[in-house]
Amino acid sequence: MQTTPFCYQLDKPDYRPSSYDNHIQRTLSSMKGQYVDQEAYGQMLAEDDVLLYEVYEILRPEISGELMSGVSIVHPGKVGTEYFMTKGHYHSVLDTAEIYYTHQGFGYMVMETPEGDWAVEELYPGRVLYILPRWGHRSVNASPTEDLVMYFIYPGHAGHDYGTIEEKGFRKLVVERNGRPEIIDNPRWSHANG
Ligand code: PAN
Ligand code: ZN
Repeated sequence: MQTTPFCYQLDKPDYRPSSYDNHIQRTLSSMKGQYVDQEAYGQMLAEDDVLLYEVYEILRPEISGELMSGVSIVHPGKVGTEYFMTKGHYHSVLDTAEIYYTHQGFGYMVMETPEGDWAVEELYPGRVLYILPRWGHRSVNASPTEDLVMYFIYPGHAGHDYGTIEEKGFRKLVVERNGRPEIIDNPRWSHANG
């Protein structure tokens, strides 16, 4: 780990960091139960465990004075009518924020709080999204052809809680209807919460 100030490049055409500590690749099989159309999910998985998204992490010590950063790339595609998306999570230390800067593509950040608030923000090049503390987040690629490429920064001690979202999902889904993205209620979420 670096002990003096350091730099890395995020260059066109793909904005992957010039150096990084970790490269995560998440495929369809890691998203069991997350897509609302379970039949489409099963059929697709039987054919191929496709790559949904990748994360390049620049890691630092997991303490509050440090910052984690990196690049996430969500590839284009759909499971049924629902666009490819990240697992989504809360930060384990709920009271920690995050910033996302979109380099390329078009999509949405789907967000909600444990208190019942929700928000969906568009993501496109040049746009900065500030995610407040307590807001769980999932990125969705709504482009038919392009990667959604984003740079992110969050506090070193934040940690990741995936379990809550794995169990309940998000309140809102982004699906394609008549060739366009649409934000709808997640029927599975309502069911899970009675
Ligand atoms: C990002 C995310 C990244 C992948 O670094 O971890 O976009 O999404 P999942 O972690 O939900 O698979 C971030 O928000 N970190 O806190
Ligand atoms: Zn996060």
